[in-house]
Amino acid sequence: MTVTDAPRIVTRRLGRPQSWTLASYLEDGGYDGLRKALSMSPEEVHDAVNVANILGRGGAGFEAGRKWGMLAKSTPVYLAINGDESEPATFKDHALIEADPHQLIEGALICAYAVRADQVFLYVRGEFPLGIERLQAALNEAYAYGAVGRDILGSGWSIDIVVHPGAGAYICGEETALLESLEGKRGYPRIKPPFFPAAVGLYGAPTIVNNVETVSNLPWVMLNGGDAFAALGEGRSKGTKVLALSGHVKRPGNYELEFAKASFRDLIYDPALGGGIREDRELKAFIPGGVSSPWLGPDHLDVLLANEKIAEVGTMAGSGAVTVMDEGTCVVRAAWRIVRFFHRESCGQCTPCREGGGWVEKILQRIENGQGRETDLELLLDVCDNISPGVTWPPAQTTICVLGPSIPPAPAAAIKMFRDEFLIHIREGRCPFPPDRLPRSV
Ligand code: L3W
Ligand code: SF4
Repeated sequence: MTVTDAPRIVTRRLGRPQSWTLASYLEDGGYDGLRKALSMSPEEVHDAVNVANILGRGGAGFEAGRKWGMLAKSTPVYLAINGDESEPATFKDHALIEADPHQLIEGALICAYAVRADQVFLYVRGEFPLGIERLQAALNEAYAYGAVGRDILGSGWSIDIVVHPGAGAYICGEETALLESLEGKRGYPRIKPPFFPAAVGLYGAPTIVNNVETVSNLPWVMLNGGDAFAALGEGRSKGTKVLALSGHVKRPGNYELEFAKASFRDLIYDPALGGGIREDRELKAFIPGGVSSPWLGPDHLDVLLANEKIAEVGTMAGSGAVTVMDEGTCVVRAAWRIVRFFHRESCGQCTPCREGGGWVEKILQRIENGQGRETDLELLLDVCDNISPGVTWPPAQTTICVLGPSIPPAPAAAIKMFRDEFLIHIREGRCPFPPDRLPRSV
């Protein structure tokens, strides 16, 4: 059995003609998972999800069933599905929304039933116009079919779903900023703890916020059972994960793999997956779990793709975005571009993020421009340490949300792994990887 033989759960319909339509979805057994759920009690559905042990697929890996169990016992209860995927190199929810919106709607309905929600919001990144169009069309079809709205599939259970497009701010993917945004306010993250959305969420009511990929697993879990899901993967990491592979590979794309059965080497080099580094160059480094995660190098290629295995080497699986950098990559430029993104997207509430991010960006930019100073590396690491003490992951938090602590990992890793290249920029005022020698985009 090869690493690509494992069952595909959430991406199995991607690539089928008109996969986003109700007709196509029903041909593949669509809404049968919901029917099954409605034949059970909400508690039984919740139990199945606990058995499946679905770790949240948005980045933090918190168990979905455990989160549902933390809902405060008051009404109304809201469910918000986080489809605001905006982190550079993260594009798996984008594909799921565009290609299989009915699977997302069915998953959201199963979740809503289990947690006894009163209203569902599908919050989708505003820059996904095709995804929003298809999701709204799918929702209209689902209403007409009787899977959403009054007396769903004749069960007597009723709920409404609303699609809410975002307005272009990355920070609105942070769950509490998302709730502020849904309330019509500026997307400022709220302080948590003590009040997580499960206790005090949308309009102050108990709210579950789950990622698109997380709930897209639920129809399969209902039809096949929590045990079947938990039989895939290892340890805490059960089921499959969609890895968004980008950068200098021959075959970038979304690949759904069973947890803990494939390594980064498989993902990057298997001919059916990444296919190796473009033009058969050498691997320089890779970002394992979204651009906020500490980088890894060729020595870590055999680390298995599972949350705890990746955490063991000091970084994180995050949302599953793996970015590959080949030997021609300028790491100063790569770190600068990552930091520039986070700094521009900072909401500005916390000084370490708002100011520190700007300082780190400016120092990296001047090093990249050949105007760096001998003292810049220590200064850079010192500022990073002030944003996120110890630059560890998970971070010792000095800020309201994790956007601030997402700034230091890239520059800190780049300096630790490639100090000599920073020194060439500083001492010789030049980049060792100018664009006319080897492409250096990330
Ligand atoms: C109730 C408690 N609920 C925790 C809930 C909490 C949330 C979930 C995880 O970070 C990560 C970050 C990025 N009672 C609870 C509780 N919860 N304790 O569990 O919470 P938390 O705070 O650990 O994480 P988070 O703020 O959700 C998200 C990483 O994702 N990331 C970001 C990806 C970006 C996108 C995007 O573009 N949209 O996905 C990258 O991997 O670094 O570590 O629901 O309420 N006692
Ligand atoms: Fe805003 Fe940054 Fe503070 Fe998060 S860490 S609340 S993005 S200023």
